[in-house]
Amino acid sequence: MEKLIITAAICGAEVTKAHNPAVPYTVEEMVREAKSAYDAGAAIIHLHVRGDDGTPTQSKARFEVIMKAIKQACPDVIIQPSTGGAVGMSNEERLQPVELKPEMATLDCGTCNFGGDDIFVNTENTIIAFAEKMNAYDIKPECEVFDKGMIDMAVRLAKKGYIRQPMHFNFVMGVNGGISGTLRDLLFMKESVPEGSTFTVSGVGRCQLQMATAAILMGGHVRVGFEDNVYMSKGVPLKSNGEMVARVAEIARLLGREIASCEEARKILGLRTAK
Ligand code: KMH
Ligand code: ZN
Repeated sequence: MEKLIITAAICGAEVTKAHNPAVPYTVEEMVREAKSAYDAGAAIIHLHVRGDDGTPTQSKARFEVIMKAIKQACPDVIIQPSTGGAVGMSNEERLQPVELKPEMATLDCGTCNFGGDDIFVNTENTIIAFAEKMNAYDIKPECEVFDKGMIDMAVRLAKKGYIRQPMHFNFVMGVNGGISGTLRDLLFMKESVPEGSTFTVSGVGRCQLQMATAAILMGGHVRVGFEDNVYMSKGVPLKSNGEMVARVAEIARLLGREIASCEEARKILGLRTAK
């Protein structure tokens, strides 16, 4: 089986210090969390950024400062900015980090409820516009799919030439409004992507560990981090992103799956920077 790529979603846009005091906002906190994940085996940092007061922002300038600082601490790590941002942001705001020409970025492939009254809006035209921008800069999109229909949308857009193949997916499972985090649904998602695709699994909340373990066994890759879950186990807050990355790496090793280095991850995903 291919080596396992671990992604750390260190910050998110919705989770706050009220959920877990270790959620990073400042540049120093972001570097601390990225380094903890990298040292524990993460090859990719999925990046949202905040102002020092915790307000989510897609500011190109803020991304630039934080990406540089993370690169100093973790020189070969792959940084994957979010183009999802936070619910309610405009498309223009969300797209800003793409101008920094990162190796990868997320491409959200559909609209869904996002808990309470929130709706995460990604129309077909939005997805196409974001994909075209990423193609222009040779940025590998990670197709974020919160439900099976979003895989179908991504595949249709790939057939029309808007998303390059082989595609890479992130199955985000367990969001209140998306597909549930069960083995049945994970199998359904895995069986629905085109042959030759790669996929990562992000189990949100209490399904995280089961979904991560199943992904390891199925040959997929794994995302963990404060964006998806702030607990180590029921009622026990995580001390850092690295703590959960280390646990996933340990499970993988126990199950006979080696962890991909950053360079190996670049090759597996076919990034433009792969040597
Ligand atoms: N914050 C969510 C509304 C992404 O990073 O591309 C969207 C999100 C997806 O987190
Ligand atoms: Zn995100």
